[in-house]
Amino acid sequence: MYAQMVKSTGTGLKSADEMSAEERAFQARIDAGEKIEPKDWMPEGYRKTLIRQIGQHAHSEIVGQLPEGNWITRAPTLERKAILLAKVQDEAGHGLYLYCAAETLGVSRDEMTEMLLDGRMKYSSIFNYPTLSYADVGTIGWLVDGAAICNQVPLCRTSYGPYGRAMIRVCKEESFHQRQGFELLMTMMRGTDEQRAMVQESVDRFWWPALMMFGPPDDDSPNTAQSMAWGIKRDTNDDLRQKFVDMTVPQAEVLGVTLPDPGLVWNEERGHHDFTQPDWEEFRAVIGGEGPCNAQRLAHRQRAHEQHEQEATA
Ligand code: FAQ
Repeated sequence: MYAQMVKSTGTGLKSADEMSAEERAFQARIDAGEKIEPKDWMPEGYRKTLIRQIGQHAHSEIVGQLPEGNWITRAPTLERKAILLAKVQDEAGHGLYLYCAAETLGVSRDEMTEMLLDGRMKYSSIFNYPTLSYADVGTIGWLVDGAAICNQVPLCRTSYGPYGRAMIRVCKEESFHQRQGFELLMTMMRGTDEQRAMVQESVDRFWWPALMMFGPPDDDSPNTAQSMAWGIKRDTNDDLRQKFVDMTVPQAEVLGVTLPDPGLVWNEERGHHDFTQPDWEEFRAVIGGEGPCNAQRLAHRQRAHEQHEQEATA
């Protein structure tokens, strides 16, 4: 990896010869598997990439409370309500760990919130889709937390120490979230025909957005090569998407639901499932602000921010 080298200016991949002595020493530490800590020297591009990724991740956890939070008052039993409350609170906690990790890079939580609200920072595309039935609570746990785990377990080994350490706890909690979603869907699948139909309809809606969570295909991902070279990302978007599909197919069989992709087949030669790509035009529209719930999510976030400001100055 050291020989191909690495962008540290945000403008392109650098060869080892083009690097400064500091950049070469930094890359050698990454290649040796050392963790980078807040007070260590780091290229400006590394710092900016981490602020972008950790900040986006933190915003996703915070905005990610909204789709499921929508169902807390309508949970069907006291037990389901307690489970859902605990899960949504966990997501708030994940956001806070992540904001703290980003703050070690010299950006404040207030600045990141400003950037979210004025559109300079993103949050995960998945949270711009509505939750239309209680089955969506189960499907989000199963598919969305399932995708989040696939993406985040490798991030426990990310090169930036504070981010990796935050991820360890987050992943433990996400595993509980995924299991509670699967268990909820399993309970509904053992219920009435109407409940089974609700689960299938929910899976049909969330399958494609869940595949989009891993980001654009590698050929179309401007950040992957650099982030892999810096050890920020440990796997590419396409590799993680494949892992998710392979993991999810047998779980769908156990549940008795059909994943809505006629192109989904086991490929003996590759040792993986072939599957149809999601609609990347839709993905670009959603991250560009035109998803079904973008305006609603940001308005909610804005209201919460203003309320907090008022309370802080009262
Ligand atoms: N949504 O070059 P790449 C969760 C943007 S947490 C929106 O491939 P990168 C827990 C990307 O930022 C879910 N934007 O980018 C939960 C970049 O934009 P920019 C969040 C996306 O960073 C469960 C541009 O597209 N998880 O679910 C998305 O190398 C249930 C080009 O893309 C994380 O954030 C997207 N899906 O790879 C909570 C994990 N994909 O800024 C509640 C950490 C890409 O250059 C309920 N993040 N973009 O204009 C990562 O692993 C990476 O940042 C990726 C994207 C893989 C998401």
